Amino acid sequence: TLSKVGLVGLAVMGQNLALNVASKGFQISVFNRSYEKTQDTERRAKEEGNLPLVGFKEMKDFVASLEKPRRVIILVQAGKPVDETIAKLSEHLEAGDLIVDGGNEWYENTERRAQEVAAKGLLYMGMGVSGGESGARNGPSLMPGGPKAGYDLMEPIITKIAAQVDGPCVTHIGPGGAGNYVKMIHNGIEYGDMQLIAEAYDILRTVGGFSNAELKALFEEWNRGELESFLIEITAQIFGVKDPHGEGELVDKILDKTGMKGTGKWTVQTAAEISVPVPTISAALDSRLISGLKEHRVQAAKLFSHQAPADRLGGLSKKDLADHVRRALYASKICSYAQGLNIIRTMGEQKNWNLQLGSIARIWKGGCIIRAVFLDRIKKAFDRDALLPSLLFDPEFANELQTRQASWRKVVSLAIENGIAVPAFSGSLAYFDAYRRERSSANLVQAQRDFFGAHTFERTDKPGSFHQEWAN
Ligand code: NBP
Repeated sequence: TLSKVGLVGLAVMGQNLALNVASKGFQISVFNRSYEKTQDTERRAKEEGNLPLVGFKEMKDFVASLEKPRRVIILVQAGKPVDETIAKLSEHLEAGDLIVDGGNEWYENTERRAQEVAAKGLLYMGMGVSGGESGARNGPSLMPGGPKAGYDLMEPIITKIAAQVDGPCVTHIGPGGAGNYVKMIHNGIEYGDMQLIAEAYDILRTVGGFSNAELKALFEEWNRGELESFLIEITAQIFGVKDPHGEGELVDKILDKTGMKGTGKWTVQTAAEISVPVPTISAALDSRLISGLKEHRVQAAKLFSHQAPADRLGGLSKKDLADHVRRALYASKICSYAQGLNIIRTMGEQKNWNLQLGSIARIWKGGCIIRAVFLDRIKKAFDRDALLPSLLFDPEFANELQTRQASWRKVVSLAIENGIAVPAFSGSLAYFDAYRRERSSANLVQAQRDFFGAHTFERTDKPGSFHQEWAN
């Protein structure tokens, strides 16, 4: 019998997604450039209950094994490998067939490829897949973008393989590269969440003297409240893992130098290009960049000393500190999501993608790395007002920010007094403060620009464009 769908690229993501599809009863054909991974996948399909999965050594036979119109998911490394895979596939595909790239691809590449293959009558989609290895196997959050006709071809399959939280965590995001774009910003938001949690950890351990065991208990407690999320849950688990090679917990032995694959950088780049301020997400990216300068940091630590206050906690109990940090983390997170969603909204408007922010928040409720109870609240905010200009204006979120302000300021001040960098906490707070002040200091910057460059300025009291001969 012919397969319902095909998948090319059987590394971590492809292999697991293929097994997921097969486990939902859809027969799937698979292909990988090097044949061993195809054999591995076939072996796993057998072991995991004789799943309906067939491997192929030749691209031609792989394509011939698919029901028409053919549906092929690609999960190879983003960039050139995708172009090479499309070129090989298109030798055998026919008009009406569909290619779906599930990789973390730059959205403009997807739009270029869609145009290229349209000449052959092929449909093309870019589908963000979030949730890593286990999401791919057990139910990811899926962000498909491209022609509606392509989405309709995939819908019966992807609604079954996606995570299920109040319905399948998948929706047709929009046309063109919208799916890849939204996935990229999801990753940027994920950078923000991770950095905020890391800063909370730093304050608790450095200022509060929390042990790993205490942190584990605290994060478990947080995971039963408003912060409940996958990242808080795994962080609690991390604090409990013993070092397999020695005393204590593994987290203390890990080199403080982060890796990254580029989606955070892309988020900050695109935000700057479309003039959307994203201080929290930029702070997360900067922190990863600074973490990479380990040798410099070791040198600078010898050069500059800082005398922490004798009473690091400034009179607070550990319990009070933990409560303040929890509130500050939550408030910072609201600002971070407001920034990320504003990138999506602005780009969606520029590209006429007709994006539904509420639906996007909904499909992030399960499967993906940023999944959280919080996203349901965001969905509800957009249900109340689909055109909400910023999360900060939703009455519920506004109230939560208002009531957390005092804790937020306390935590950032304590961190500064103790010499601990908390760029994401303070970036979020500065964003909030800049946003809520009707009159900023930009009048002076405009005066300077006009002084040295005759860039002109507007006035607060009458319309028009003005220039002053400033020098006397
Ligand atoms: P990788 O990104 O590590 O890519 C490995 C796959 O690409 C292998 O199947 C490899 O074939 C194939 N490949 C390469 Br490399 N060059 C090729 C070429 N020129 N022609 C054909 N195939 C080629 O795999 P991954 O980690 O599974 O990720 C796949 C996609 O999903 C990426 O875009 C990634 O960013 C995205 N993603 C990954 C995760 C994650 O947690 N890993 C999460 C979400 C999204 P070979 O076996 O013959 O070398």
